[in-house]
Amino acid sequence: MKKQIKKLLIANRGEIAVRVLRSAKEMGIVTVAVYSEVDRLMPHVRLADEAYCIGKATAAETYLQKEKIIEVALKSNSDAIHPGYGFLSENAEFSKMVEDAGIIFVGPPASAIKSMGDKIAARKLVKAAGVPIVPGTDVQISDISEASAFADKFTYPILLKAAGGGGGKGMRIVSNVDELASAFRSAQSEAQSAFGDNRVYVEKYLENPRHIEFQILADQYGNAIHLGERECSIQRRHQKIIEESPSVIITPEMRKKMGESAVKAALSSGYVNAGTIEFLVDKHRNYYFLEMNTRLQVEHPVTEMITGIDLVKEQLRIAMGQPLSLKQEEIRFRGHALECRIYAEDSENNFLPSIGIITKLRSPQGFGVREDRGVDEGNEISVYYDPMISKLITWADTRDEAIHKMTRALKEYNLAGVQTNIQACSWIINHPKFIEGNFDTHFIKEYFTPEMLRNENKQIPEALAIAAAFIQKFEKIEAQQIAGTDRDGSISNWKTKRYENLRG
Ligand code: MV4
Repeated sequence: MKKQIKKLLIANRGEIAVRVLRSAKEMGIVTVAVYSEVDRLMPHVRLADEAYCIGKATAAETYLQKEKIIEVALKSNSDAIHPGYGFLSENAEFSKMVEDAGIIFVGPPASAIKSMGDKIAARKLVKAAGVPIVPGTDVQISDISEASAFADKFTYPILLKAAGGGGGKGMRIVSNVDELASAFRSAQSEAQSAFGDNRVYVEKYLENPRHIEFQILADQYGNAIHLGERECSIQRRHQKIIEESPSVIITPEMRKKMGESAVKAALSSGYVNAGTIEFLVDKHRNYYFLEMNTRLQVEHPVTEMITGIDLVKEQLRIAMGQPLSLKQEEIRFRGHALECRIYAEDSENNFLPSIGIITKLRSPQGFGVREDRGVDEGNEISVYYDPMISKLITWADTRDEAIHKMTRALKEYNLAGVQTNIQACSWIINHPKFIEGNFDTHFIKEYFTPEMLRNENKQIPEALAIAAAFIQKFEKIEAQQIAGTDRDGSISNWKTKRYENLRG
């Protein structure tokens, strides 16, 4: 079905809302923002052609308001809604409601969101398509005896997983039979409260995997291609920090094989639009389907940098019913891209979010440096939303150059008002294990301690503080020498000549 998108509503905020509206504008599409009262001064509101306030502050009363957002789309005459990531992006009901209202949902059909959202259903579809999956039970378990029978066959440790959703919620590692009963109960109750679905199934636990995902694009006519992998192993509590493409462990042969698996996995659900197939890769470089993310992902820019393909534009073209314009053989990978997610957080203090107003913000620039950011100087990092400030992406011919460029770019940030993980990022990408490419999903837990940053930081602020104290002292003396004073002896700004005059 071919239908032009002339006007697009972006049902999101922050950097991804800005990212999406930029590509839409370049395609001649009029853009509509929605926003919460606390977000009224944010870039996505200012940069959109039109903007509508949809509520006060919390996600529940704003960016998760399905009816309100659809109402704004209809009122503003928007032809389509782009959900970004998070919020309503993987909500099958929302996708259906949008389509039922006669509006294009820039994303997959509700049926694909639904079947990939159910991890048991996804495993079944993907396995039937001939894609390797982690050994596990094909159905939910109703009793711990089923889990223990599985463990007898595949050995401990095993992993209890929620069928209703990913992201590590409702997940329990079980090392022996004694732990099973309580792990099963807590997995069930956590799954119930996180997803409203207490179904739990079992997988063999892979101990030191790397997390490697493939970007795919599928059109409405059953054509699909992959755009290579992203290495996403550097994460902390399921929050990714550093992503890159290509991965140091993926050979061209593996890329071809895994890419073909990713395409098969996507098509098994009748997938359309941009999506991501996550794999775990073990130390023998066996790969296993983990889950599918049925949205545009945070880390999509690293794929854009090495393929030269604007993923948002592709999403919009697919949504308009255009067939894929590129064949698999036409996809070329060039150079190396690295992304750091810059968070407002206190890396030295258990990574606690650091809220407040950004009082100063100057971003890195230069050849091969890209910054995707949705907050400006003067904006507030609040308790209401994710504390990500920006994504810094570097692109260069080689991985080493991309690391050097990133190190330089991170140093160029001049940001005040909140604490950030900028130094932590620099520490990670310059760690010998990272440089070697020898890491897995446990990297942060294994190597990162707050003391490392503290020790690195110490010398610099102390020297700076001493220098600053001297400057202040001398400026005061100088000022007193040249100043007129008030009757009480204090320096008067009225009677003091301007510095530049005195020095010039
Ligand atoms: C696993 C696993 C090991 N073995 N499954 C974490 C989030 C959820 N989507 C799936 N996850 C995992 N599933 C088996 N059978 C290890 C993880 C995992 C992980 C995966 C990807 C990236 C980071 C991770 C951190 C901890 C655990």
